Amino acid sequence: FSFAALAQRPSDRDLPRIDRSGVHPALIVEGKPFLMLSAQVNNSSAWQGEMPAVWRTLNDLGVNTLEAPVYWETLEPEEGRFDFAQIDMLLREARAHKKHLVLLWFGTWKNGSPGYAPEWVKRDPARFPLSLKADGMPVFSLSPFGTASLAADERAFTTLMRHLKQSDPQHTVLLIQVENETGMWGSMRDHSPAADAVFTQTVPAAVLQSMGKAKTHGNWSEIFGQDAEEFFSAWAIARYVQQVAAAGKAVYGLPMYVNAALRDPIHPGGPGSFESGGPTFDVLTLWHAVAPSLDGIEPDIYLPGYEENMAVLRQYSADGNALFVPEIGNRPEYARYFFAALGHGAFGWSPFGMDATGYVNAPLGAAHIDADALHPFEQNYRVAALFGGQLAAWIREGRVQGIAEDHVRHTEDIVLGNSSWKATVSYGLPSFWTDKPAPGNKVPAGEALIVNLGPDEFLVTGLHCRVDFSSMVQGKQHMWISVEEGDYTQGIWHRTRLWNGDQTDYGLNFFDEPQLLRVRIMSYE
Ligand code: N0T
Repeated sequence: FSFAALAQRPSDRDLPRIDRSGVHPALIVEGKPFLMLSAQVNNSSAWQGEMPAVWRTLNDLGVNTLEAPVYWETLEPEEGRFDFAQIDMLLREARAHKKHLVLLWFGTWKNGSPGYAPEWVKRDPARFPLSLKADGMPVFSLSPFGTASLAADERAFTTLMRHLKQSDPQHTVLLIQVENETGMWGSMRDHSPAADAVFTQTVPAAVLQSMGKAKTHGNWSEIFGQDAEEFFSAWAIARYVQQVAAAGKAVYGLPMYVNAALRDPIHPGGPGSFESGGPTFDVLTLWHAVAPSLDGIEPDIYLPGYEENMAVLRQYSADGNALFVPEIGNRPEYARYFFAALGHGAFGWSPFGMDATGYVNAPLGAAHIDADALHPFEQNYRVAALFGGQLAAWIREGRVQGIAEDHVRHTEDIVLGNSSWKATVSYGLPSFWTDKPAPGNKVPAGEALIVNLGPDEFLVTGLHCRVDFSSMVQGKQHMWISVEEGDYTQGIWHRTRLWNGDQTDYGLNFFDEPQLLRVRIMSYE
């Protein structure tokens, strides 16, 4: 026995963490940047009896991480009596399948509602009050001013974290999602007497400062005008979540994040069109300021359009937020946003509703979870696997650019980071010569990923697209020096063949085959 050994218990050493020393924040697992190739199961799938149907899908997809909910009602069926069977089941199952876990705390808020609160919470509205609408009618959302609700959630969550600290020295669990899509539908804010009393008070100075508000004194309406109710809700809910997260971290310091039900990023709708008080793009600064214990605020993407997706990735990677995508729809047209997320620095990606339990969340997601539906998502992770674990480090270093098919313009020019080259990515072209403009793919499935290895050296991969290079120096043309296809194993590039002739004369054409190219190029005039 030695004290040194005690201090080095695996649970204290090498905790998964977010590292901010690079161009993009990275998730560090066992000392190295880690890219979570993940999938989330349906809400009611994290039960022992459903796990065979879960693994059937996840193993096909080629994930390294499973996102699964932990239910408050199941963890604490009677007040103060905790049952860890569901969590232990998830740990056991994940380890048996050699996967990591992201656990989702379905507590006070699940899509804004307390559906997962235990019966003893639901049946005691005097102690655990619901929010009220302006007309005094309750909404199915716990009041963020309910002090007993906060204390109860905090106790359950810290109990969960204590249990994980004891039962997971090998860090099967990488990350914790605190609540699920916080906020409220059906009212812009809580109108309970407790809430009303605070709404007319002055906005806390710390909030004003963090938001760079010129006005330094005023109540919520005076400072935020017609957005007052939304900002008030965001503040009240972020403050509640901060206390839950901070208490949990004090017990066991895993990285923690919240997920957002998005507000339309380009044409934000008015009251009622989005979940008020959740971490929508317009209140991200406030959320970051009020909830510093969160390591990230992450988008749940159910907007299929190209422009919307690019806007969401920009908004949620801005200001140093550690981006990952904890949910994205599982319809085929969402698969093509994987590389674009990585290019924005994402340390993980996770289509939602990926299991063969029979439930599907169409029309949000695919109508059937079958081989066809899984295929484009599977190809994404196959391509990622060709990098042999190195992609996460290159993402952190800002070397990765990702391009998704723009289903309106069908072609896009990308300036390649610190180089004199640009790439033109086009969709729907044949792989031989053509003088026609790119028509786009029938189902927009195109995407490309380029890693900048040096001034004239790149890794290039893609699905359903053509990638051409051209010099940005006026009058200069280019020639390939070498286009090698291959993959990385433990950091070593392994070449399987050279591409030349038809395979390079009309650009680098990618279809449905996972192929990684290492390209050296030069210009001449
Ligand atoms: C998601 C999922 C699950 C455009 C939906 C999305 C998951 C939750 N919520 O299947 O419930 O637990 O985080 C809400 C999307 C609202 C879209 C509104 C119409």
